[in-house]
Amino acid sequence: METVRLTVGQALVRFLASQWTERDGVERRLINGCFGIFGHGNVAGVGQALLEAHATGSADLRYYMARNEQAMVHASVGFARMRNRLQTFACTASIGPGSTNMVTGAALATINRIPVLLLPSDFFATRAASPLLQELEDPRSYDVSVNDAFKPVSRFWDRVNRPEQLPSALLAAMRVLTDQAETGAVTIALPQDVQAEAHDWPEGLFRARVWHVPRPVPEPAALARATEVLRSARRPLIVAGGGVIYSEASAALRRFAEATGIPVSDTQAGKGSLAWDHPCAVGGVGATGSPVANALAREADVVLGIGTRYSDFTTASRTAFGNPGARFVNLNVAAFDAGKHAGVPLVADARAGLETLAERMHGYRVDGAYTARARELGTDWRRVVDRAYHLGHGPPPAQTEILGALNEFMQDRDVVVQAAGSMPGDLQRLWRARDPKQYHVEYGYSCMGYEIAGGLGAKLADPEREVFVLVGDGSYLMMAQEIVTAVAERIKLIIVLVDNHGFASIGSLSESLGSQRFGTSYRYRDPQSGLLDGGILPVDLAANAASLGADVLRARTVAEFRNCLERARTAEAITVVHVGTDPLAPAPSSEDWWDVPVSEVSALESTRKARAAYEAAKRGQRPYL
Ligand SMILES: Cc1ncc(C[n+]2csc(CCOP(=O)(O)OP(=O)(O)O)c2C)c(N)n1
Ligand SMILES: [Mg+2]
Repeated sequence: METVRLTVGQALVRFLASQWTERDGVERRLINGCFGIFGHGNVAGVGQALLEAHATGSADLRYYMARNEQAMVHASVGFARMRNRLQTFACTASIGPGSTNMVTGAALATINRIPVLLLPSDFFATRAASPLLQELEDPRSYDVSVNDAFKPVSRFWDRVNRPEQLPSALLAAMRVLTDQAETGAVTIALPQDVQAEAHDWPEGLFRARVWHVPRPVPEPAALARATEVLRSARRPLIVAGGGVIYSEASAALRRFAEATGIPVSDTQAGKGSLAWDHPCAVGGVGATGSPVANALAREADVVLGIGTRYSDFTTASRTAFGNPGARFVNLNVAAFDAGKHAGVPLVADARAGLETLAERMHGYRVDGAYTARARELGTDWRRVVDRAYHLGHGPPPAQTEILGALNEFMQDRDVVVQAAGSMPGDLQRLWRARDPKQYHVEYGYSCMGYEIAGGLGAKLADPEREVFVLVGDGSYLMMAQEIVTAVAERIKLIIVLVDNHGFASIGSLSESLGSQRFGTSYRYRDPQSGLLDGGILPVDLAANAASLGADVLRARTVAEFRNCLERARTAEAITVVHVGTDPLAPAPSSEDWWDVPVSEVSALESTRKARAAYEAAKRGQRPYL
């Protein structure tokens, strides 16, 4: 057997550079590059290997330096999402805090079912110098390290304590990353001494390897059961989730909807599956959905969920589908999701499944009255959205006007990235998506701080598209530092910083739950009230962005905002458009509920009232058995 002598780090880099995915006959690099931040845990191991690969040309794996480890996982997720989960990045971090900074990113990846390879460093396998700087000491076991925290948030986890363990760990990692049903964060912890240790590797480890991504077709008996339920439907509704987009099933969905007349609602991950103005499109469903989709959801007798994991937002905490006889048919590549809500499971790739279903449903069509009702609701709703887009509020303008101006400004192939705050809800209700990759809202983990980093990854994935990052002031303050990475890499983003001096989202949630917006705005502590409800703080986030190297434009009105967008589009470098908005401006409602428990007993009148409303709403919650 031919062998080659390399360190674990060098072998790892060489292996990762030779992995490919294939779907529909197209081959792509699985690991596009390696994000990293070096410390003593990886600088001389994986770091040396990345340098050597670059210096000698022995492996093609470009290193990207991030400014925060959580952010580099977000960037990898943004990239992988844009590339429909067929390609991603590796992330190398030092031991201790560098590694645990990635735990939040890992959870985000796993919850959103997006592949990312995490390479946290670990303390010496030999334990030669323990306890090391940053080593956790557990008196019960010397086998425990902070990297055990990745276990519940990873779809595969391993620690390579000897070089011989590396090949099997890597093969398992690649299998999980490329398995559309299992994918998420994959973690291989690498003790710092092992990274630098040499070993004689079989040549075969480094051969180009193609991971085929199949399109599983439905099992015939399951297909028959699903078809029977669907054919019996009088008021069916499709819920299109992220799986539709990852499977590139938009055209198949459109054909299926046109043939059957079944209206199509979407989730946060699935928005754009069908263009917003398609006659079958009824908008977002659930707690932040459109009243059109939600009216149809309330009456639906059969719900066809495609590539959705049915989060509480999608089901309005299990109140959205209100028909007591409602049944679910779930087309999903993951059996785990296909089985939800006691649905008839149809375990298959979304596109393959839709194509097969379309054949089986031949001749079926919803009745004209149902279609007419959906159209009528849709026409009314369009007027509401138009009004919200052009409210004439302020200054400062309403957030819905900023979203409207952006929607009208953006071209079909442009991308909007968002994750947390009041914007995901407004976007889910109001955004008019015209391309399956246009709407990039991370709402599985709704992680403040995803926006700029995720936008960076999205832009890396598709440099031809203009990427607009929408970020609230709260999210910006949590994680703005990847602006510096974008500057260094000459990556252009347009960041729209929506500043409303605090948490508009949690403020209005707090108010609706009787908690009086307590502790949700960025204000001075008022000496009289003792609360954080004094004057506005002298914080200038636009100046902060400029200090990080971005070009900055400031807008006070919607007209100025439009003008800034024009200028940002022609700019070459990363540009931040700062706009202040009124957190109390009105926005249309979804007319649906979200289950957030309210204190059962309270001395406060506001809480008691909210509790009564909570108990009433809770009665509408159903187990979907
Ligand atoms: C990391 C993280 N911490 C806390 C939360 C809870 N949370 C959700 S939205 C929000 C406030 C967001 O503020 P901002 O970005 O300014 O958006 P706004 O609500 O003002 O639209 C908070 C604290 C979260 N989603 N993520
Ligand atoms: Mg805010």
